[in-house]
Amino acid sequence: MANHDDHAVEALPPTPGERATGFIKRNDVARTIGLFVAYTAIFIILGKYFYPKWMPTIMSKEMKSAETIMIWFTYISAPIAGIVLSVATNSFLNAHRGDTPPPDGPAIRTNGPIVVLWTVGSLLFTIVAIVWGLLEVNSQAVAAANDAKSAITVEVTGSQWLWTFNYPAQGIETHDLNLPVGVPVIFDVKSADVNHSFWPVQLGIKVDANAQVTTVIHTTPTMVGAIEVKCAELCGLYHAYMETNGAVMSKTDFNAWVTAQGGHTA
Ligand SMILES: [Cu+2]
Repeated sequence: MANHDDHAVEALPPTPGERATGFIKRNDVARTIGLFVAYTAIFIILGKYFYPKWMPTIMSKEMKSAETIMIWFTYISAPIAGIVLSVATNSFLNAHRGDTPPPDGPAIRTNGPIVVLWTVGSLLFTIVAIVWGLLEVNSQAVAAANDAKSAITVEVTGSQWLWTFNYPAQGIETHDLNLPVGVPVIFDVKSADVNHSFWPVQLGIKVDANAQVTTVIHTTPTMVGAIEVKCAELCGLYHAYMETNGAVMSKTDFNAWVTAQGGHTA
């Protein structure tokens, strides 16, 4: 009360417009915005140039689609990660033991425009993800139907803790997944015991291997090279070791391999 002169200027509360402008101009807020822009740019650069390099070799159209989705989802999440990290970094830089915290900015939880922005934003991201996923699943189903006549069939059986591949048309059964390049392949996947998940990594497809039902998945290998087959469903003690090798090979090499296994080529 005594030294009211000190606070005479603050006697009138600021208007909402003045509060918002003052908030943006605050040093810590400006620094947070700068960090936000920098973090977002870093994640976008990582998504465009580095993540694709760290992914497995792309050996089918499906794997290419998986990469595209991965890159775009990185772009979409970059600004969100940017906001979180910029606020966190600013808090770390500003925090000194015993400091009185600076006066709070405008409340976010009750700020209509901001609530609308994040609700509509999240909704749009979710719709994009759902529609994109459904279109991708549909295009793979259409490709499977179109390729049905020219495809080779491989019956995949998961068991604790081994993959077995049966090629009915060739009359062979193996534990290595070898495939001819450029030929569509349809996998009929099932399990002999518990649930497994069939995942030929470089082909970009993955499907459950269940005991009661055969699940079907389709791809066309587009490149010659080694592939890894893993189990992607926790299936017991040696789940982590339930993996095998395979290869996409030229048609000539594939036929030679089939003959060597005692099978017959078309
Ligand atoms: Cu497993």
